[in-house]
Amino acid sequence: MRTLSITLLGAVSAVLMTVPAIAHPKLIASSPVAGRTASAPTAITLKFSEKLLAAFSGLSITPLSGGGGKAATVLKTSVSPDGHTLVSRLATPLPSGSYLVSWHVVSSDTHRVAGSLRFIAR
Ligand SMILES: [Cu+2]
Repeated sequence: MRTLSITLLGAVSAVLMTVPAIAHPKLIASSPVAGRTASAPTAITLKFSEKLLAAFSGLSITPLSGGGGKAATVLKTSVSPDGHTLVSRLATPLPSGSYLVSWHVVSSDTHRVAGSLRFIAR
């Protein structure tokens, strides 16, 4: 009987651990700051509440000004050593204009979250 109880307890614990974590990755900070103006940014960094899986996380950038119909460019990204920040270093500073950054990340609990933010480069 005791063995059965322990087995059940183990099974219940296993189920509880596979219940989706409340902690989906949330964007908690960005550079450039969403909605703000940045001076000739040379990197885009997005900090999340959870650790990210680098292979399944990325971002693209779309210029919103200076003529319509510009395509999104997928930028090369990496994840910071602490696992929380998606980083894209730009070869050259962004020209003046407004931009849309679209991101997607998968956290270490395998949940995918996507979003976007806008900023202005000057
Ligand atoms: Cu989650």
